[in-house]
Amino acid sequence: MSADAQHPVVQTARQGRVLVVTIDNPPVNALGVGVRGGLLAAIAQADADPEVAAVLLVGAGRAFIAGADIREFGKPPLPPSLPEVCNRIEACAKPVVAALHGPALGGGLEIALSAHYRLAMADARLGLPEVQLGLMPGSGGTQRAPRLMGVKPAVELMLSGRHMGAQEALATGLIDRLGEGADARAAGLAYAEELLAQGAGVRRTRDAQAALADKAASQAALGALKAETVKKSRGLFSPLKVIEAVQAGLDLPFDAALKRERELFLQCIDSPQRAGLIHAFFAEREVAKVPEAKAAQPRPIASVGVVGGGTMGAGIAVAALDAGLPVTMVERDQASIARGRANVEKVYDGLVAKGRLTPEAKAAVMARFAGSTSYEALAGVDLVIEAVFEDLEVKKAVFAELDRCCKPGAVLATNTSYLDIDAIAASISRPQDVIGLHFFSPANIMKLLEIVVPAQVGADVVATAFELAKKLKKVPVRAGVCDGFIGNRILAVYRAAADHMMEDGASPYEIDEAVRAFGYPMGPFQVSDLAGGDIGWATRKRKAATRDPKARYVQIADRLCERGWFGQKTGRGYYLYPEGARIGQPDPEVLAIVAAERQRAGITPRSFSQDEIMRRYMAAMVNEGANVVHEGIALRPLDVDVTFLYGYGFPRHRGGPMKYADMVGLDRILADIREFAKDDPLFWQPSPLLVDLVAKGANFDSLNRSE
Ligand code: 3H9
Repeated sequence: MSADAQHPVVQTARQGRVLVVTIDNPPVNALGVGVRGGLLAAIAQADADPEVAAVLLVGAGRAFIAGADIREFGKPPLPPSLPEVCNRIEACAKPVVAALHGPALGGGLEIALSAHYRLAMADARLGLPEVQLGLMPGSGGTQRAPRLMGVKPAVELMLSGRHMGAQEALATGLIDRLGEGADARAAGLAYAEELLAQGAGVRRTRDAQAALADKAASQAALGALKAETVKKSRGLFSPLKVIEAVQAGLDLPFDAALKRERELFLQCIDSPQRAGLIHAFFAEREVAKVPEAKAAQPRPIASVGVVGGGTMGAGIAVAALDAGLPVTMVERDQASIARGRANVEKVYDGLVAKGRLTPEAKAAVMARFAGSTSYEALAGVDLVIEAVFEDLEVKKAVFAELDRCCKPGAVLATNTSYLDIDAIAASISRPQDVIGLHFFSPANIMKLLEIVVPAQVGADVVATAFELAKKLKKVPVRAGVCDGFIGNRILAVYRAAADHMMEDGASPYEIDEAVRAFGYPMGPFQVSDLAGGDIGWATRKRKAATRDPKARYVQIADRLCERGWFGQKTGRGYYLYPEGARIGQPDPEVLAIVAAERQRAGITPRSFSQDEIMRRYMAAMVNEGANVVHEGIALRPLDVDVTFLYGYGFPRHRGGPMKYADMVGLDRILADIREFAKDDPLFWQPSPLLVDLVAKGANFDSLNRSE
């Protein structure tokens, strides 16, 4: 990403009186050190050359500039800094025009705000999304955006991180005009020539007054936004720093406010939240880079079949319909197919009721949906997803039908949560076409898709599954075959750790509270009430025969299930839900059951601090995460991170469990595990990978780099 003589990342060329400065740093023209140096040199060149009357800034390729090069954060900064570059552009003695197309985000927009005139093409997307990376605009954005748009719209843009289209940017004052045609360079040149013809001079954003003229109104708007942010930002560090920087802009002269912005920006850079969020950004892009997707071409997917019209099948059908695909659903009889169709329609009816979909648009979507009671209806589809009852024999019977009816080359997927996909594949004549697609409920909403790769599957089938995920706007994670794959396998272990703590003395309410304080939207016992306690109960019964008799087994959940307390749907579980309430109340009867179980197990309860609860919870999660990587079930630690960020509510600003472990220090996690093992050595067995990394002084991230 650095400049070289053959292909400088910033190129200058004179076009008449205009010096065209092109940023050419694929893929998205991020502002790496080479680009920053190149921009400084280009402005110096413009100022020095008497033939140059104006400057045009444009981006080559698909973006103006996507922002600072976020790969540089966390490393020692290299001069020149971006604020220096922005200030130099603004100080240029000749008019500078920025012509924006594609993404003009973060530092990219800040460059544009430092130019004297701005034009945006119809495809431009403008934004200051730094908060999504645990940052804030740090090159004058918090000062220049309010000067052009006013405090409220500018702060809202920064806090939401959203991208704004060209029309809206024009209306809010962020840009001066829309560019015609499809060529930003040509439109920018025409604008620059027009400005020169008019005798327009430099016009610095730092001097813009109008949008902030009513000081009292700006102050009031900022006060209201601050109050809202305190309430909504839930432990996030950088949103309030945005407010502070904008406040400095109202209180201080421009240069002093810029200095304050820089200080606040550096605080954000140093925060662990920045490290966690930037890890999440890259991890969610890396997950799709799997060997099979590199080695093979995906098969074309123009139509989808779904077997089963229950909650899961219907959710999958909706996800496929939303992606514009035609869907054929197969069920065993007319009543079931009617129920499946109703489950699908219910989703769209909800959108119509909320005014987010017109009845005509709903009809157009449903026209792509067909139901049938015959597997023959799937003869022509490119991919089938089976979502029937979780029972190996039932699934094998479905696959026998698919084997009989589907065309050669059709991808045959099973949406199982834990069944042995190798066994399903081996039961038919074309195991190379069989793959696991583990959706999370509700399947049309939840982003995670575990792509489970059985032994005999073709690489092109795996590549097809990743392509399908892209079409469905899911975040795909490649998983190997084992009980629970990546997510549910790790969940089972830290859930057990939570149960152990409950039996040892922490109440389920204390545990939930600690987990929420860590940043999760819900604690494990709330989740179990939401999902339905009967599901876990069935799993426990299934595993009872193979459970190690020496392993600790907490029976509290069974006591609740025996009473029919399955959670929200039955009005009580760990919590009470009077009259269908969605937020539960602590239940003294549950506490009495817990106390009785402690007594039965001969345990004298002790107290747990929030810190100890989280240390045990996270140590269990990280240790099993390490096992999953060690066994090759997950390709890399980042695949575990993405699974938990997108499927299990793990707080994004902590980057995922493995990134969290790296930040805490693997030696500390291992020391905790060894400490806990003193009481229960069978449960707390350190993962060989964790032991090995600690011995080497390495971290999980060292395993994330792809070849
Ligand atoms: C900032 O600007 C701070 C300043 O205020 C102050 C500084 C002092 N850097 O997403 P894609 C890579 S903070 C480095 O797949 P799309 C990305 O990893 C920044 N690399 O494409 C991927 O690499 P690979 C504020 C970056 O079309 C490739 O580009 N800006 C950066 O779906 C393609 O990306 C932001 O937060 C970067 N800034 O989406 C914008 N951006 O091919 C962050 C992308 O190896 N970026 N890459 O996997 C985005 O939102 C999207 O990437 C974008 C394109 C919308 C631009």
